Amino acid sequence: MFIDLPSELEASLIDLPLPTWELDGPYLAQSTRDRYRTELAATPRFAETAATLRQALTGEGGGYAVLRLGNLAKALGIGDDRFLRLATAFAIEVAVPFSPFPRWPLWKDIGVKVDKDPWKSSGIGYNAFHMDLVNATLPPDYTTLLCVRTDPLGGGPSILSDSHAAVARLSEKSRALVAESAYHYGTFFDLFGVGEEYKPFPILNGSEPGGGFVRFTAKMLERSQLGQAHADAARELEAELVRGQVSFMLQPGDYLIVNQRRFLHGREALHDGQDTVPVSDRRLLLQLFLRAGADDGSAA
Ligand SMILES: O=C(O)CCC(=O)C(=O)O
Ligand SMILES: [Fe+2]
Repeated sequence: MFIDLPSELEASLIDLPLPTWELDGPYLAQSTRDRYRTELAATPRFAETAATLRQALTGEGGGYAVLRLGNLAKALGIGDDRFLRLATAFAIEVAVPFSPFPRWPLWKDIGVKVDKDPWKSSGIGYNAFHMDLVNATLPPDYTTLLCVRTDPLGGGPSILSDSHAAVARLSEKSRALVAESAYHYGTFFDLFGVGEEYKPFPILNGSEPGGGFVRFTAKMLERSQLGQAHADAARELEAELVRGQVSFMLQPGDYLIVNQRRFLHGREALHDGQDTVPVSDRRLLLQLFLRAGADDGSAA
């Protein structure tokens, strides 16, 4: 789901005087959220654009959206704080921005590191289907990625797949196996606002049918020791995710928002030859997580 901004809205947002944001612990402060919402509410056709965004993320069959902010990025400069404040203001319409990582800024860089494990975040290889913070009891409700630069060599399309649709295509035997607490992945330390470490976890939580997380990362198939039957069932789920995937190349200024209760995400490999690209020219995304709070009045 791609959402373009009406041109009168773009024109008005370019001049909007949003102040620097403030944090309250890991969360964007209520005062900032109120201020940004008030400013944006006064711009033309903002309400309908925000409603379209929420519908794409939480409506029937929905679960992700790409908000096309490229014109704003061009007008303001993509690295300009004013542009990042506008992207933050759109995020506020979905849920509450927060940073689970105490030492990192609200928006976290995902660049390209040629020396990193290729399958990891900011690695150069295939970033397989996963949800972010999969091993937390309370993963972020939304993960969002703002594209600053594409891979100049042309690689790295984003991939998305409807996780509940993939589960529905599993054999009955596999569906029973993925509902067992037999999975684990990664480490867990020093995180805010995402609950406790969940280990082992079930991929499918039977107590929240339909609306729950499909707590999956294909990375555990290679990186975690799993029992044979449970690994086979998870592999079948990965195959179904790939079968149902959509893929597209994020452009500079595109803001991808993923409802982690509906869709899983990943990224195809970057193009060969990243070591020949100067670091400052390599693909760059900024990542922000959102919590659907009961109190913010925006999250459905
Ligand atoms: O590089 C990308 O497009 C996706 C990165 C990602 O999913 C992550 O870092 O969690
Ligand atoms: Fe991710």
